[in-house]
Amino acid sequence: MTTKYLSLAFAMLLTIAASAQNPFIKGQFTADPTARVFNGKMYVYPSHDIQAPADKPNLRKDWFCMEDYHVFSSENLTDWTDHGVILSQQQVPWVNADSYSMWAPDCTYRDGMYYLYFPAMVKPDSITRRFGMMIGVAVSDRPDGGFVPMTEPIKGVYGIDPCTLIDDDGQAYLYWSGRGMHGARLKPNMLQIDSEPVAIGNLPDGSLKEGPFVFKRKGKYYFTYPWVPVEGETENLSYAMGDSPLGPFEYKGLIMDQSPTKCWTNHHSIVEYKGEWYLFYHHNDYSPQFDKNRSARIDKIHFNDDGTIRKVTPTLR
Ligand code: FUB
Repeated sequence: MTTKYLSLAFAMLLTIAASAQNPFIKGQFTADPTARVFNGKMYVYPSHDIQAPADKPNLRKDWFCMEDYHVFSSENLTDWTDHGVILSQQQVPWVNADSYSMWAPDCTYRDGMYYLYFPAMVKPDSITRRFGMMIGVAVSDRPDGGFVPMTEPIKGVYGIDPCTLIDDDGQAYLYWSGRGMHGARLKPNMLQIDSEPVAIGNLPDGSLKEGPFVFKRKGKYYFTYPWVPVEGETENLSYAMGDSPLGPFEYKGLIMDQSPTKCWTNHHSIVEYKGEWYLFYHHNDYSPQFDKNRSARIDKIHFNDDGTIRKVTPTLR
């Protein structure tokens, strides 16, 4: 399919879906939506899927391609403001800017500052002396821009899909995936881990687990994640519960079935806003033929009296 044809098809789909709630970002492809509430407003930090630029012949045309992050905010979860690019691969000294690998981010607030965590491919000759994905941090005094990246990735954190949790006692944690699921305490500076990574175990085996998202509700810790049980299938969203932030966790079941649009990945966040709980996730609604161009969605999520999660059926539109 030519780029021209894809652009036309995309524009038509945007027009058709202009009044729809889902996907809620209609002007660009967005994936891996991490939702956070700052100052009473919902902010969403997604990945920004694009197509491999034509002048980069070495990039795989059939793979994820992301060079920057936007952030979106809303007070009513219907009208969204795009605050523009908040970080691009060219700004980060340790990132291989030919890799277009600015994958799933997270953002958290502590002591007057906002910390944007993001994975990317390191330069082969960077300080890490290893070739692969690592996780970095960019810092700002506001949630919608001004992020300044640290010059090196977080030491000892090899992998993708960062997620943060700040517990009620003020201790911050970082979770990520990469040869298994991991978690570690963060130092108060939010820039370094303060403990050896802990492997999050006791989850059912399968082909792939990634995208950990951890949150706390009524004293329970929820370890939620996309999971491909059988190779060749697409990801469902699953969860486990526990009594402490680094586990052990007990597997509880599914939050969402595999994608009805046959999107290989799903990646999510779960957040309370104005007394309701919401699941942010993605399918490939606007790109049925190419599931690496995804679109972020929202649906309400509900809990049973015992704290378990009721399965969410994606709204069609
Ligand atoms: O967006 C790139 C990758 O796809 C993410 O890091 C994974 O969680 C999956 O959604």
